[in-house]
Amino acid sequence: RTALKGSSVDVVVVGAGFGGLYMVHKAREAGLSVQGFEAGGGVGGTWYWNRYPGARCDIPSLFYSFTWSEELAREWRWSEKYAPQPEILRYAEHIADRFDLRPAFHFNTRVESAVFDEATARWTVRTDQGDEVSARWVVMATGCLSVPKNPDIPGADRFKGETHLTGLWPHEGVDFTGKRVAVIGTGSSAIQSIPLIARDAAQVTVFQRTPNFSLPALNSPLSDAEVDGYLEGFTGYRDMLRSGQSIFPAPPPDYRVQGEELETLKSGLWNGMGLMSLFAIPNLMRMPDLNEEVCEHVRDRVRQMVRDPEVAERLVPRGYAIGAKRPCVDTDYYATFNRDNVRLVDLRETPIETITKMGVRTTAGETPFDVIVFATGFDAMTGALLKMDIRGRDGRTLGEAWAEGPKTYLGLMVAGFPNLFTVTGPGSPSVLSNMISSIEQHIDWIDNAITWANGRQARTLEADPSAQEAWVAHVNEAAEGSLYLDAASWYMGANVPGKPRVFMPYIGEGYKIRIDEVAARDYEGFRTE
Ligand code: NA7
Repeated sequence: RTALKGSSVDVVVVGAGFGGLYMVHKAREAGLSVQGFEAGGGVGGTWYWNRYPGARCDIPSLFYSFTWSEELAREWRWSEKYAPQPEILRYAEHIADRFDLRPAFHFNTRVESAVFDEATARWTVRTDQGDEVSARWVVMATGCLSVPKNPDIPGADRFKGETHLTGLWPHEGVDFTGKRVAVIGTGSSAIQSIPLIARDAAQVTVFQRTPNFSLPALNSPLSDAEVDGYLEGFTGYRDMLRSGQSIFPAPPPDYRVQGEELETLKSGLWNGMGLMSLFAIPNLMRMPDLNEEVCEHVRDRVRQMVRDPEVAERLVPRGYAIGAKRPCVDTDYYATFNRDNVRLVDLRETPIETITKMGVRTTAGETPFDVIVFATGFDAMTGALLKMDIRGRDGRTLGEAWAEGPKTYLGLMVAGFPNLFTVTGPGSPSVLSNMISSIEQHIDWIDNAITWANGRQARTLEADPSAQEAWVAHVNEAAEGSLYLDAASWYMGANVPGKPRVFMPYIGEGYKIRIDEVAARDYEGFRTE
């Protein structure tokens, strides 16, 4: 295609994941001209890239669904309780086709920079395909877990065999048959893929630095009755999902669940509702002794599932609260360690020294491999935003503005960067919420904000620095005293060397109410010009 030069639109949307797709739909409904850019060859965002075996959502599919179109909800039929990646990708593709969203995007096109011009109050957006587009508004729907982290392991480029990152998986798949495979990492991507890799491979060696808590998915086909039940209650579910980040009412801060009630909640962890059952335990992330009791309960289950007691002890997470690192939902993860062809290497005992031409060398020696899978995670929440050269007022870059960690107002806008929105940005519930509902919430809010500002003939809408300061303080205050601060997690930026350690998601109550109130009060805390 020929590069866009000198074209001018109302809105540029970056990313064709769920956020970008819905934003294009809303912008067009509002009569705005819109240009989308997407680095991938198709729609779907995270579900376009993460094609590793076993990739699936970890909250039930029926809730991992948009609610803004009842027809869409009624047309689409999820096949499983936890939908696999190909099906979620098809859902994104269906939305793109059903609402004719593809023509708004240029694919295989990565946005490299967005520069604000104060004189015209417009953004110039440039891409790696030579496009240069002027836009009044820019919506960064760039994802929270979209930039794979550099594995940071010496020698990674020396290995002569195949290497794959879970977050950039080849479209044609990977044939593990008969191969010796190393998997580095034990986060969700590893825990989902290891059982399937182990089925085909000759040998699998799992290199574990930090054991993770994982709960069984008990995945199953969705019955017609379940789907019908969801559709019958659609309006109620929609209201519930839209109302806020938490489906559980906040318990009184000193409420300590115990006795039979606690036993019931603990046994609920094994009912296949995974994270939903875990976070249904009141004050789990506020009461260390309660959290430890739940940890010990889960550890005992791991000990029961893994035959070799030494391997079991290595798989048992210790030293941080359950929930403080994103817990996983798995199918047969622990049982996989009972297979003869699966070995666990505990990197706390024998750290990796280097990757070699032939394989991986730890302090215990070298092991040869045919394939190395890096399941080493993402530069979360800020990675995709900071990868672009974003310049706001006075030529200040976003990197400069966020040198001490990300600062936003409501997770939606950044002071000094007028007319630029961050979908599920740091300082919003984001990765600690149902992503689809949070995306929907944000896009609706952004769409209304643009309509409101345009209605007032405002050239700019911008977060007020003092409102931003107050919000950042509030986000920190909400996290204070919570056990989330207990682990070196990617919620804190702790997985990326040199990244400022700031707890990024907002975990306070009533976020949706708050952003709606701000809007109702004529965008309190925002300035217009
Ligand atoms: P995660 O959850 O960040 O997991 C990455 C894993 O890789 C984790 O176990 C890390 O150990 C490990 N890791 C990272 N770098 C290294 C090095 N250098 N050496 C050894 N081990 C390493 O990413 P996922 O892709 O699994 O999941 C991301 C989210 O996607 C998931 O939570 C869902 O929300 C969806 P560490 O814990 O840092 O010691």
